[in-house]
Amino acid sequence: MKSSLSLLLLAVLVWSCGSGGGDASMNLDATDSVEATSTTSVQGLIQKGPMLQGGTIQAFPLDLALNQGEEVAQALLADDLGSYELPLAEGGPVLLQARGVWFNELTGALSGTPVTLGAVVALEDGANAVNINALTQVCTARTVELARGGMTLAAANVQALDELLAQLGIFTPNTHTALAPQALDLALADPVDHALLAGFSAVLLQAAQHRGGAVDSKVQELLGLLTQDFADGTLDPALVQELAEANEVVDTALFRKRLSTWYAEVPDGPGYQCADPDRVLDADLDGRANASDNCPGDPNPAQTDTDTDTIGDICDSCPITACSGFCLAADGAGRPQDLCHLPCQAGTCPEDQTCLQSEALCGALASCCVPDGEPGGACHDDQTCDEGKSCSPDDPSCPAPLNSCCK
Ligand SMILES: [Ca+2]
Ligand SMILES: [Ca+2]
Ligand SMILES: [Ca+2]
Repeated sequence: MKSSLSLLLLAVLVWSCGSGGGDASMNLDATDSVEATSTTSVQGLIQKGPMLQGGTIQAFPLDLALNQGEEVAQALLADDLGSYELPLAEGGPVLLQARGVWFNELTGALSGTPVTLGAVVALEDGANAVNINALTQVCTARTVELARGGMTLAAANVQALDELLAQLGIFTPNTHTALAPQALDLALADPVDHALLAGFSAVLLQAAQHRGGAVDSKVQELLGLLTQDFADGTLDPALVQELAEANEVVDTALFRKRLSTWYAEVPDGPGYQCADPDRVLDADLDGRANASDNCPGDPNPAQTDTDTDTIGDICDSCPITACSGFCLAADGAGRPQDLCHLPCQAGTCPEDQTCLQSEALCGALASCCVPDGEPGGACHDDQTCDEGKSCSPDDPSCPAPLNSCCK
């Protein structure tokens, strides 16, 4: 039984076939004799994250009008990295379709249900390398449309991905790639183009989680909607908005950690590097990729950083005071100037400072050194306090463990 996605793509292909045309560069001739000694094959990686051993890969030839024919080859995945190899009688345009259980890079769990992913490519006689992933899937219908307009399938794949990057609204503006989606690999760090697949995968998973319910079926649902919607080269603003909202909150560090762990633990996995989504994703859409944005959660295209502490003014609690610990901003009242609290070193602090555990004084630091006499710090007598303040010993409202501070 065909999957719903297969039927969807088939429907798109059939719907559009009346436009005729075809691509002269695609020489699939149904009358070609199949050479028994053909060494044509296609191999690659199936990644939504990595598809597991036991998944299937099928090849469906496309005719001159790029309509889908009957399956001509099928193989099983041999490992948990998504690797496949599929022998074929000859080259030509095909829909490659993978289906199987996959590793979710955001939850760290295996999917409960299989996902179906496709790629529309023109295979050469001989050996071919084709990766199949979320981006090849979303580009399938668009690639067919472009090829029907006269492009080669190879050029159509590159253009479809380039168009999609501009449409998605999750990457930095003017992000381009000269690579086709089937050249991308989640397991490679360089070139940066691979990060496009990692970024899209991460945001897609987050958006699927936001939809609620079983995340596996929501991933498939979103892939189907995006594929269908992108056939004409433009995406529904509601879908773009949905992805943008997922992009704002997706935990890319967790995505990388899960994926690295997977590659480190499965057989033959060690040695893989993982593409970094933050090299291309732009969570606040200010034109700076997360990895090179000094305030990734707030739009600050100018990247102004007055105190040059690498934290942009817009999200720096003390924008004019460089502080390598936790900075309490001046409040114009009890705290006339910025206060910088450095982490305690092995539980100790310089003389006249006290190591305290206080979220109010130390922020995200587990503990920090607070100078005696400073608001919130320990005091011994009124002389250690600023003018106008007096020492309040044994005061429960002062930070533990000293419960002594100037007020
Ligand atoms: Ca940014
Ligand atoms: Ca920013
Ligand atoms: Ca700063």
